[in-house]
Amino acid sequence: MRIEAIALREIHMQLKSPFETSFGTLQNRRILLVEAVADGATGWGEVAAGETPAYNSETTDTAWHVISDFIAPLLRGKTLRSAADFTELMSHIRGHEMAKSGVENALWDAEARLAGVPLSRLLGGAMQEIACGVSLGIRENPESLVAKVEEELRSGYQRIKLKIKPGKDYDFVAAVRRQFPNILLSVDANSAYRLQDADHLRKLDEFNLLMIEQPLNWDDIYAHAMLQPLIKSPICLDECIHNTRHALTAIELKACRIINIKGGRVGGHTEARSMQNACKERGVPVWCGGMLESGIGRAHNIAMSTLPGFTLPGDVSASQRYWNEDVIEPPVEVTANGTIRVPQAPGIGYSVRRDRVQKLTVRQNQWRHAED
Ligand code: OSB
Ligand code: MG
Repeated sequence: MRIEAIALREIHMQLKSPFETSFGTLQNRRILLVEAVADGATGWGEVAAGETPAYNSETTDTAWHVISDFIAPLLRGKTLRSAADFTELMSHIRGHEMAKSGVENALWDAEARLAGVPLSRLLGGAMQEIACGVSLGIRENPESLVAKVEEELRSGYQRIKLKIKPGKDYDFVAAVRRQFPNILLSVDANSAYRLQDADHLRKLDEFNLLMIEQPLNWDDIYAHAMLQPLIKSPICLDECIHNTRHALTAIELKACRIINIKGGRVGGHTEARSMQNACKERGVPVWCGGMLESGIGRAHNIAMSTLPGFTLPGDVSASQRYWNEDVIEPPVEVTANGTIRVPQAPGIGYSVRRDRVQKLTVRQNQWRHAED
């Protein structure tokens, strides 16, 4: 496919309510959308980077810079056999996985539309329906958290994940577990603890957690390998894992028993697919994480979640949990059983509301092939 044009837009969207994690509170999202035109077909991708370098080192602005000054100029006019060739073409750019992923995934959408198949199928996914969980931000007190969990369970979600940080952990998890003894329950610390906190983290073992996600430093696989034998709860790594090599290192060191795969964090669908395969071969379950995406990123997460290694419910939930109005049509909806039916239309399978995107756009940039 010949890349005829790339458009980059920054849109501003406000979350329905603030989302608090151990690294800060998010509400006003600055999201980059990538539109790629190849052989006349249009594909869309989303950059998952946050507004600040608090989750990982990328931000909306670093991604704008890397896409504008390095990725888009190189891609313009190029002919690729498949979106899968993008990784090799960009291998001289170190890191910046989220910037790369936004562009690569737009190419995957375009390729699927050109082939007339759903993106899930092009990637090799077979599931028609994916299992969904929710990620709940840190709350003021355990009572309001329990009320929120109850509401999400009523909507059908199959797994509840609680964000925790020192001082907002044990009592909150205890209250939820007391009220709901049998649900699939996990916690996510976003790197808020240190290895010296092992005795404290071990107290969470009594709650039969499905996993404890990324308790220690964002770049420290070794410390997690030290922690895992000291606690019963399986460790799931998120921030630490940027590529398949990292996943293999973590598995080899027994630093975790589960891996959260986010397309953005690992650089796009090609690497995500290779990682889930490597994990599957080694018996390590994976699930699809989320980054408070608009419908476009959400649609990519759904397609990725259909791959066979994704055996646990992901953080892929309904548009209306986050947005009053999404940028896709129809919005992502969840069934009463806590699943999402995988769209069967070509590409990401949802249509992008251009009028809405235009209204939300605060800056844009375009690269066209000179001969067009
Ligand atoms: O660690 O999984 C995380 C949101 C922003 C940054 C990091 C994380 C999260 C979430 C939200 O947990 C998942 C979602 O999009 O629902
Ligand atoms: Mg996480």
